[in-house]
Order: sequence, then C-alpha cells, then structure tokens
Amino acid sequence: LRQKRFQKREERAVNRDTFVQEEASLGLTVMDSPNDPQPSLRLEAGRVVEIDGRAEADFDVIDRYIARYAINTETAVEAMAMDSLLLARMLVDINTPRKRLVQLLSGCTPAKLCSIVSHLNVVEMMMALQKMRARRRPGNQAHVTNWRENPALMAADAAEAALRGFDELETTCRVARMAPFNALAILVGSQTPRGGVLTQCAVEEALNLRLGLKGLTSYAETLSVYGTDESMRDGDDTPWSKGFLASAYASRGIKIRFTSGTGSETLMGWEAGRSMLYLEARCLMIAKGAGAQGVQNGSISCVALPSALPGGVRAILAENLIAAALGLEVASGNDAMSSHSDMRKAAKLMLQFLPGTDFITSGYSSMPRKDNMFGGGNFDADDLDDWMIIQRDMRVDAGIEPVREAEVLAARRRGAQAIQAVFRGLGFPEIGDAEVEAATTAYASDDMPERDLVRDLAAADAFLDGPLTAFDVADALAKAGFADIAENIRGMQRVRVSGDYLQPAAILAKDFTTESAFTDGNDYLGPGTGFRLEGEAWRKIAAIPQARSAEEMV
Ligand code: 5AD
Ligand code: K
Ligand code: K
Ligand code: CA
Repeated sequence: LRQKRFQKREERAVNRDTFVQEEASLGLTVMDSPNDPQPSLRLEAGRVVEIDGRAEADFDVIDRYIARYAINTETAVEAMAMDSLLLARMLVDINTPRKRLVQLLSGCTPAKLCSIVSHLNVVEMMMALQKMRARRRPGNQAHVTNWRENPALMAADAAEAALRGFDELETTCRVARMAPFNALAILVGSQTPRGGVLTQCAVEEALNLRLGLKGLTSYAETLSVYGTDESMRDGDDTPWSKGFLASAYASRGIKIRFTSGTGSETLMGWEAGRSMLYLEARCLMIAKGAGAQGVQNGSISCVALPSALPGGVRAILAENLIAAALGLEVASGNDAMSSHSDMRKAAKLMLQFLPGTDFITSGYSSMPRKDNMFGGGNFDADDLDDWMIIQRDMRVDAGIEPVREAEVLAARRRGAQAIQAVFRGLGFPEIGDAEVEAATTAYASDDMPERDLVRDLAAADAFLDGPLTAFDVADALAKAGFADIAENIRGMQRVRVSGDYLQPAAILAKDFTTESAFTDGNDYLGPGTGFRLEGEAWRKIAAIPQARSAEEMV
C-alpha cells in the first residue's frame, strides 16, 4: 500500500542524493568515532614523546611529522590541560580574541581539536568561524574552464569573473597538454578589468610548478594531504615531500595552500576505522607543520560522502573551523556538487556564507555546468543572481558583486580581444574575430566555433618548452595597444619578487597592495567590531540590476 504524498516526495531532487547509516568500523562516521583515540600529549625536555595515546616508539610517519613541526610546545602543556568544553566556549566567546585561541589550539593534538569542536552546535561553530577567519574581509574563488578549451572563451570568462569581484581564479584542463594555454588565457582575462586577481591551473604537480615558473600562474592549492600513512603513500607522498613541494613554490613567489577534507581516507579505503574529522585534523596539522599559509578544505571533491552521513554537513563546518582556529587561511569548499536539491545546497552553503570565510567557495563555477571541467560545480553561472540576492537579503558580503550586462559584455569582449592579440603576437594559432564575438555573448562552449585542437596542442607544447614567459605576453599586449593589461601582468610578476602576497590569507587589491591576515587581520570581537558590510561596499551589494526604483513602482 502506498501513500500518495510519499510517492510524490520520492520524485524530489533531494531523494536522488545518497544517504547511508553510520558504521564506525568502516570509517563511516564523521566525528567522535569509538575508534578515535583520546587526546593526550607528553613532552620530555621540550620534545613531543606522546600524541593521542601513542608513544614515540610507535609513531607513524604523520605522528612524527606532527610531533616535530606542528605542535606549538610553548602552549601545549597549558592547552592540553584545559577542559575541552572551556576551550569550546572560548571559541564562541566574543571576549576571547582570535590570537589567544590560535596560540592555544596550535598547542593541541588532533584528538584534542576534535574534542573541542565536538561540543559546538552549528550556530556556535558559525559564531566561532566568524571570529577565527584569518582575513577581515571574506573573499571568493571562481572556476574558469570550458569543455572546448577555447582560449577566447576562457579569457572572456576570466574577465567576467574578475569584474564580478572574485579574488582568485582557478582553471584546469580536459586535455592535459592544453594547460599552458589555459593558464595563459585566464591570466590575460583575469588582468583585463582590473589588476591583482590571482590565478592558478590545477594540473599534475611537475607541470603545475613549471607553469608557475613561467609566470603564468600566481598560486597553487592542490597540494593534497591525507590523514593516514597508507593514504599518503597511495599518492606516492609523505608529509616531507609535500612540505618540500610547498617550499619549491613559495621560493619562487607562488602562493600555496594545501588541499584536504573529510572523507578522502575512507574513500581510498585507508581510514583505519577512524572518524573523518579526526583524520582531517591530522591533515590540517600536516599543513600547519609544513608552513603552508592555508588550506582548501571542507571535504572538497569528497563532499558526497560526509554529506551522506548523519551530522556530515556539521562535520564539514567543523573542519573549516579547525583549519581557521589553527591560523590557516581557508577556502571553504562549496565547490563540488554536494546535493541534487537546491534547498539542501543552499542550507549547507549558509554555514560558510553567513559567518564568512577567506574564500566562501573553493571554486564557484563561473560557467554553466557542462563547461565545468572539475566535474560540475555546486553553484554555477545560472545561480549567480540567487547568490547576489541572498547577499542583499542578508546584508552579507560573500565575495561576488552585482554587475550590469553592458559592463559584462565590454569586459568579455576586451578579454577575448586581448588573448587574440597575444596569440597573434606570439605566433600561436589565430583566434578569429568570429571567436571573439562568440566568446563575448556565449552561454557555453557550444556557442564557440570549433578550433583545430591538434594545432593548438602543438603550439601549447612549444610554448611550454620554449623560452617565452609572462613578460613576452605583456610585451605582445603592449604592442597591440593593451597597455593597461600588459602593466597588470607585469604587476603580477613584480609582486612575486616582493613576496607580499605570501603573507597568510593574502589577496591583492587592484593597485597590487596586499590585503592579508597581517595587514587586514580579522579583529572580530562581537557586535560593532570586525568586518561590517557598510558604505560603498554595501551600496554595491544592494544595487542589483533587478531592483526597481520607487518611481517605477508607482
Ligand atoms: N582530501 C585531499 N585532497 C583532496 N582533493 C580533493 N578533495 C580532497 C580531499 N578531501 C584534491 C584532489 C585534487 C584536487 C582537486 O584536490 O586530489 O588534486
Ligand atoms: K593533488
Ligand atoms: K582528510
Ligand atoms: Ca579551488
């Protein structure tokens, strides 16, 4: 016998999501697994000789790394002796400054960090995150990719994303050999409406590093770490190899953050029955120990797994909070598809959107779903108006600004024209005027004329292996009359030498000055303090093009 309302509800999008019951022995527990160790720490002559019930002789590789590099021994004794409930209350308490909490929590072990956040409900975690976020002003990151890997469309999309106020743009590729052209296209597009937008191209590490060395990218964030030795080894890595890689980037002025998130170890089958959050706390301590300034965390590509479990969305907020409480910059997920349900996606989003994080999404899909080469985004080009209107409803800055269609058309055209000029100037396969026009008005890459992929790939290979760098790109732009974009691209090279944007949570203003946890640190201490959406910034968010004036209404 069926009840007709049940039948109707079965058709709803939310019932296409997967849900599973907890099973601690298989790692299907987001927090507080009975198999998680109890917090403990022992120091001998300033040396960490026990972590979470494990003595030095039994340390695995990750324990050893954490013991040596990630525990602040100056505050460890004090912090570990404090009641976790008291520390949880201090996280929420508006009278306890962020700095004091970072000192104390950086002296904690992974199990201790978990025991602290486990006292908090989601509203308390949001209160804590609002205070613990590194930078005063929240920001956002966009994904810019397209299925055809058309450079004109990519530059146009990057230009629009920069115009919309994204602080960082990330691309990747469908065909790996396209990486140099994709990195080039978002670099040129990103510097079109304003200077200072950071860009990256997420590809395999050796290639990623080479793109950075050519000056085509300015940050890297896919340095993945995992919470058990076995899962690290699965990626042919150790904490030391990741730390070394991070230093290689940073030594060339490239901003880095690590990537981690709940669920990865369970998906790899190497979770040893531990809870996802406990393993993630270990990852975050590796990131901290390696000297990374930040992380992309919040389950990221694994989001469907914790989301399938009870308390999973809370646990994802908890991992963002632990990262922030360790003093790390946080790009807080909300990038990969987390649900089929718009209501459920929006509810999850609010946990980061309302308190604010350094980057509300680890990649807002600035194009439609089918052009997202990261496997489809949680929010995409079609959702932008919803995002703008929710910001305006809540008087919250979640890192994207309303723009007018005419401005968008102009920015897109100019971005496409600029990459056309670069391709011409450097002798790459021609970008035709029809491509520039199509890129200006395109919905998706289906609207683009087809290119000769074989020729593009050959030219991309030659560009990667040859002597041309970002300076040649700037010269080509200057010669073709794009002096401002040329100057912005040179500006991006200049900041790499000064290194200012290697400061924690750094982004760049359009005059290339740094906005970071050092220069503009989060000073939230309750009502009347911290970031407030006011003045010109609030007027901008409020001024959505859809809003009619009072005269129009009567
Ligand atoms: N833990 C660790 N790394 C992750 N990535 C995505 N999700 C996670 C996670 N939960 C990494 C992928 C890829 C990039 C997109 O981020 O391995 O390199
Ligand atoms: K990776
Ligand atoms: K993890
Ligand atoms: Ca990202």
